[in-house]
Amino acid sequence: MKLNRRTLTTLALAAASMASLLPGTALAQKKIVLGFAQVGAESEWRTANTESIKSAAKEAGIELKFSDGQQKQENQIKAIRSFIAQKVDVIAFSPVVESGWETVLREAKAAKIPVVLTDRAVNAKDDSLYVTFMGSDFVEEGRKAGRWLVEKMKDQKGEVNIVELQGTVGSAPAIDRKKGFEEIIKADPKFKIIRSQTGDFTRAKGKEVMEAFLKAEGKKINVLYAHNDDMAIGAIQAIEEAGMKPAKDITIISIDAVKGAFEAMMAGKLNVSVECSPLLGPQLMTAVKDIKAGKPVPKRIVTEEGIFPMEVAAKEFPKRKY
Ligand code: GZL
Repeated sequence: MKLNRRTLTTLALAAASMASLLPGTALAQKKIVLGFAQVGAESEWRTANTESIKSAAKEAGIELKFSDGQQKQENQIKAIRSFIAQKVDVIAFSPVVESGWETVLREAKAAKIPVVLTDRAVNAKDDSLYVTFMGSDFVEEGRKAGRWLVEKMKDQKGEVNIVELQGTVGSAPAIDRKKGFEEIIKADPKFKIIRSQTGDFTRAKGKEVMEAFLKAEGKKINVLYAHNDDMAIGAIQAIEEAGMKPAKDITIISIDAVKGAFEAMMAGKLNVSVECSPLLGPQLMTAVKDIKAGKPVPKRIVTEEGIFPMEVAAKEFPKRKY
């Protein structure tokens, strides 16, 4: 019996759709495999970010290969190379620092594996090395912190001496949060950053560096600007151990708005936290599926965020998702 082309096409389509109903068969829809190289587990923010990615992958039916870089670039590069060797469908990562990624990103491009940047950016000149960067505008987060301080201190006549706990040296959030904050406070010479040092986004280091600031400057310190809540929480311990009252003797501004920050604000120990949402998992999985489906994905996806002063903490806390 001679089958004409139309009949053959109909039969082929029927076979394909039947196969997709039979999970486990060779013809069944192959699961998308995503390789994700995470920065580490340095903060509450990072823990919430990892949770969001893992739960969103599960929800999306995407097979996730996850690696924890322990805040070391060489570990992230090793993980990306392993994802290339395993021929994953898509690679995503949050670059611990901005520079040093071109070589491994060119290897991913040569292997025809699309790359998605989440949370932090890279400063690669060739932006064809990644499909999209999704995450917060850290410069704007720094500006929000600066604007809040300018407003709070508008009637302050004398000098306002600020100490700054920077994030990880060379990371996009540390560079940009400093930039945005200074852009705003430079308008009034009464604001002076008298000490600035990295606390590497961790509570332990934040406490250690704040102890050194207090030893060197003591009661001269009017304000602490911390690039994340974990360092602010560590610094609060140091301030109390030095016999001073956090959020009263020293005004404290931080960023992330994680649960620990709300608890500190409700205890009257932190003045304000600028939101930086870690809940990037669902956006990432949508982008991964769109990339695999050949759909266009915007080069930059910005997360919309707010700011939470201590006065609203108790009301907002029950609504928080991280
Ligand atoms: C910001 C993120 C930063 C958080 C820190 O998007 O990269 O890293 O602010 C985290 O808490 O460690």
